[in-house]
Amino acid sequence: MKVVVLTGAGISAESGVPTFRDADGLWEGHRVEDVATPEAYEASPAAVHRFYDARRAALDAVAPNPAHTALARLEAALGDGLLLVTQNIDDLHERGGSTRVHHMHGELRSALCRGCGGRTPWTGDLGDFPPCPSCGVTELRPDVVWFGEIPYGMDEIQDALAEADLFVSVGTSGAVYPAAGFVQYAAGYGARTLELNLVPSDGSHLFDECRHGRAGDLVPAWVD
Ligand code: BJW
Repeated sequence: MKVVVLTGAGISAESGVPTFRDADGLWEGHRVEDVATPEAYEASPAAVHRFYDARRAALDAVAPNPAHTALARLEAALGDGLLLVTQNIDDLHERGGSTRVHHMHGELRSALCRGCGGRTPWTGDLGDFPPCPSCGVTELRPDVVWFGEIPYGMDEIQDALAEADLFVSVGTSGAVYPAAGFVQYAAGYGARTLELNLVPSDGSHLFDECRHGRAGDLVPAWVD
């Protein structure tokens, strides 16, 4: 059995991490579409660093919830048969016990060198613009995928979607591509498709089956 699970902000909501497009989704009055862009960073790097520094610091105050730990049990059961792809840049899947997590939109606890492209684990603030540990001279930026940038590992994801027997989408609004297109891609190669989300997503009509409710209830019920 080959399974691809895609997670979004909704899986971390019950841990206390805000989602992007629900009522609490604005940051200092900005939509994420206005902040998470290379243009926003060029215009105001300090403000964008502040956004990510705050979210990085907030990780210490949150913990994985039953949805994260259920997906770790699924990994233990399926081994290489599972590809867990997350759009989230938090580390709650890892802290919930998953060992192989594909962060397609990057990671809060990683920095990206704008010069050499090196990726470095990072836990402090990026706001003070430290030099790159690899090339030593350039500016580090948050290691996250902004609008207009190409998500990480698309080849591996597409290969897994093409081979999947089952594609499951958890806690994502289906508003952002390419992740929003995974359901059609997987279905086109013959996978069954299941949505687990609080409310119908933008793409819920594309799934074979939809279950609506809290991820902390739905994911363990599905896994176990
Ligand atoms: C719960 C719950 C609970 C709550 N239980 N559920 C026009 C058409 C099509 C595409 C485009 C277009 N114009 C531009 C594009 C492309 C663009 C795009 O999609 N734009 C849209 C706005 C239309 N995409 C890109 O630019 C991407 N790159 C790209 O396309 O490159 C080209 C390429 C791709 C592939 C191959 C070759 C070339 C890059 C997108 C980068 C997105 N980056 C962000 C920021 C990352 C860093 C950060 O976190 O700050 O990623 S934006 C933000 O949205 C973040 C998220 O990962 C992403 C998705 O959000 P998510 O996770 O779905 O959260 P929400 O809040 O939207 O939804 C939460 C859901 O949970 C809701 O439904 C709730 O109901 C639910 N929920 N509580 C269960 N307890």
